[in-house]
Amino acid sequence: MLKRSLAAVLASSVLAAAQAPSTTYRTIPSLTPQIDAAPSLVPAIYDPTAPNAQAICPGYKASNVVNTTQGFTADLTIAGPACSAYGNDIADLTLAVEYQAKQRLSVKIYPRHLAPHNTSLYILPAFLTPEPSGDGSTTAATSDLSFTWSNEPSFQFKVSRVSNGEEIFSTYGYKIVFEDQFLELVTNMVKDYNVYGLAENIHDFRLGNNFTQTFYAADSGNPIDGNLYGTHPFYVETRYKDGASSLSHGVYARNAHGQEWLLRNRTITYRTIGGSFDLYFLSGPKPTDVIAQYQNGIVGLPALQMYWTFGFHQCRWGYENWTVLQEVVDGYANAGIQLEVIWNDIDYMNQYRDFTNGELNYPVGPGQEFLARLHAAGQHYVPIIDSNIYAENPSNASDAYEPFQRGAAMGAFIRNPGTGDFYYGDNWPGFSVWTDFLVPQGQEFWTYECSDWHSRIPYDGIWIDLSEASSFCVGSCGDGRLDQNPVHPPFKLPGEYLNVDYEFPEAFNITNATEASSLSAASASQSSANAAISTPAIVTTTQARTLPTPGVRNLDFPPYALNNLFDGHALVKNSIAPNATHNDALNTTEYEMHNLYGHQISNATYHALLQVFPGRRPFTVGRSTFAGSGNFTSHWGGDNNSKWGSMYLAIAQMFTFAMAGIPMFGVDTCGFSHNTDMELCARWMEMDAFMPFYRNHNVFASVAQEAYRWGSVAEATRRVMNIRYSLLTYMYTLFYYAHNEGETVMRALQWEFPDDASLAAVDNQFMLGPSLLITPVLQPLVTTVKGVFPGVAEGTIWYDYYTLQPLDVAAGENKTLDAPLEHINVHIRGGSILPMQVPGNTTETTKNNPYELTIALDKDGAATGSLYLDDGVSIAPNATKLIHLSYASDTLTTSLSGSYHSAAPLANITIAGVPSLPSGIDLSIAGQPCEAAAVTLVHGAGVLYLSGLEEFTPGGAWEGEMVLRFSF
Ligand code: MIG
Repeated sequence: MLKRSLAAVLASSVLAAAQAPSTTYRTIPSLTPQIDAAPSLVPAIYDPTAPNAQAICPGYKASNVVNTTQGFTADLTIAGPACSAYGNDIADLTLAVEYQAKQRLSVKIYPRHLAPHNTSLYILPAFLTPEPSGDGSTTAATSDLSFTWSNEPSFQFKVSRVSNGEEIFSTYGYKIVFEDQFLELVTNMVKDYNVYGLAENIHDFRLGNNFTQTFYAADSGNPIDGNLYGTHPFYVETRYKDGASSLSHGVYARNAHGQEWLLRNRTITYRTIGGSFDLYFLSGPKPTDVIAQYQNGIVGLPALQMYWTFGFHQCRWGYENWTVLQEVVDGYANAGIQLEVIWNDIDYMNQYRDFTNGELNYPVGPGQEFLARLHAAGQHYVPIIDSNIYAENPSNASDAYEPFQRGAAMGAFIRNPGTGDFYYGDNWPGFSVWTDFLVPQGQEFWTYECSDWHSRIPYDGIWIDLSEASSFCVGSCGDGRLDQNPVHPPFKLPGEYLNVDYEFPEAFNITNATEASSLSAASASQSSANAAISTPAIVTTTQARTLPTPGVRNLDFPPYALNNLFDGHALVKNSIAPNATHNDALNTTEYEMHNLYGHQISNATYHALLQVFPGRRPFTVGRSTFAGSGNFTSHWGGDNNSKWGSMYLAIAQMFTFAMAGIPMFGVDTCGFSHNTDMELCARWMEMDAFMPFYRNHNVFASVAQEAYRWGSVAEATRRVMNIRYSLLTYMYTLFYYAHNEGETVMRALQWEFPDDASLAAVDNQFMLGPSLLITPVLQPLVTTVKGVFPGVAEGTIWYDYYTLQPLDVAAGENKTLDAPLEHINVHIRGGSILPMQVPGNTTETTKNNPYELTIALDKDGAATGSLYLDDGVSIAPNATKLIHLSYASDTLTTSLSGSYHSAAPLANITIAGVPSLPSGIDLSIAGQPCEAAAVTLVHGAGVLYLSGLEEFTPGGAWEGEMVLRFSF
């Protein structure tokens, strides 16, 4: 009732706005930008006066070694006077070394006298992210890894690989520093080391030795080398031996605090602002072994995704109403391009409040009709949910917001320790609160709201945004003034200013010379108009480094200043402040939980969706992630740019998430910020067709970028979309192996060919599974692209995906390939069998279409592949089927396990690498000979085409084991 009267107010102001277009449709007070002012700090890594802990701290001495079942413990005692580098030294520590598995060694150093999970020295509990223990049997005698230590000059340790004695991690020559707000250790590294991972970063795949990874979740776009959304303190190091082999190992530091990894010449320095050292060393020896050991043994395997999530997704910020959404759905249909999922950004909400619908532009009734049509067409809908909850205006009854009321009554929101009331920050809706997922009522609240809203708007999955958690002001800025709500954020919204200054991609002035020149004229004349509505600059003070106070932690301004990328670098900038306090018994603070907020809200959303869709795999896409988030969420790369460089860096970002156990990853195709253009969008649609999560999304007020907006983009997309849909079953099978064994889906060339040192840094090409090599065009104005084709010296054959002709490429050659605008180079690795299906207009129709096999023979005339089938939605499907395909000695055989029934027949088989037309063919299914004369056989240019097979498998391609033998 109250809501309706608000709607009436809104409606009348919209009418007024329609009559007088110069007024905005509702006036809400704008917060001054000053509300986001924080003192400016000098990050420690750039502060010449910052203490050098290695120089001033005393280190520790180990004593009292006690053997345990799988290792030992020892006391570490501070070896001199406290140094108070950036905190209060902890004099007594425990060292615990455990040979947890043959391939995994754990080394923990933690305070000896403090109960675990003590809030003043927070030790990350296992319920937040897995903490593996020993397998009960491995010991130093059977481990791949060995641990050695010394007390001279102070406690130092090294981890070595037993097989060849090489040191993979060594603090020798450096001290252990352990303070309440600062921990440091330094490992020696080999020269020019090859280190990968440490997601999330926007950086080359091979991280190099001049890079600092800061982990402090930030609502910060895609800054090159700056901290952004996710924290995955895990790296893989590869060491190449004599040019012909390599060994890889991994290091995971289980700690969620703000932290920094300083990759430097011959060392890596690891620093955190709290917690403990909780290190895991993995022995590999291949990069993919390390990745599997990390996922399978430590953080957990990635969630299985629903089959339909591999279809194509369209999103944008700025879809004004259901009608526009319908137009986009129709636009794809009219262009003959598959669209599986339409998304909504914050536009659908009533004044940016979660779990509401704008009553004018996104009313519930018409929304239900829209969704019924969408679902009937086999399509899906995924809306955004922001991490903030609007705090209603207490002095305006018509501003009532029920989700806030319900959560407040449950005490489900994070608190301001200063007032004891909730912590009121600011985000899109105005002053807001954040759900506290450390207490059960947080989950209860979230589940209720997700279910309640689903009863009105039957969405199919949820997109979680702003989970760093982002706040647009410093501190609990809403205290005492919630009656100003709703307030306008302290900056202009996109669309509130003239957007002619939005940039276009590189070379737009060449590809679109006329438009570019008229835009630059418009830009000049309108920049003064923009200036007139610009907001005042924030005035800030500077603040010297804080000094440790005995017995007290400085949460908001810790003595060690992280290189947080926001202006002034303070931790209180642009997110809920470190001192914001949870309702759990320990009164855990955001100082400890900050990097886990996104992890927790994604987990809570997963569990909410389990209630909404019992038994069904939840589909959530989250922005801020932590080690282990892949168990329950997927991730998109966040706010990238419509720039060629941003497209290129997406590949490395994708690799790091594959390592982190979040294979369901994709970026905003065609670019999020700024305007895209035809050429960039065409190339990007082509590339991302091979990324697991394939979504086009962009910012409000930039040019529209649905794939049908330009003829060439539409054509490029149609071609590549049909390839993607043909390969859905291949991609789904890769996910099955990711979910079950920690195999990767998207792959760096280095992972598939770990012994080839020339591939150590390749991040402009990638593989999809073991069989497909993608060589995207990553620059404007070209019609060729260069790529490398590994394994050729050992006899690997690469077939062009389209012609099935073997590529003529020499070992080590950087091969130039034709790459007309509407074409992406895809090569099949000899030795592969690709299970495929005739592409339909949705994933569901594709799933029911006939199967085809593409067999690419290796130099020995052999190939293998596999195929996994289930119902595509259930967490625990009641039937599955795994099919192994193999070809050798001119014979294709299938082997089957499981009982899932797919009714689609097998229609065609195409075999590349066959020298001539066979003279005879024998086919048997389930031991029964078939009358193979009905099969059509055509041979040309080394390719054998079989068609007309469907009549032999009318009840389904995989019901009986098949033997297909050719004679020549
Ligand atoms: O403050 O919801 O990364 O994808 O379009 C910006 C609006 C909030 C950030 C997300 C972006 C989304 C945008 N959001």
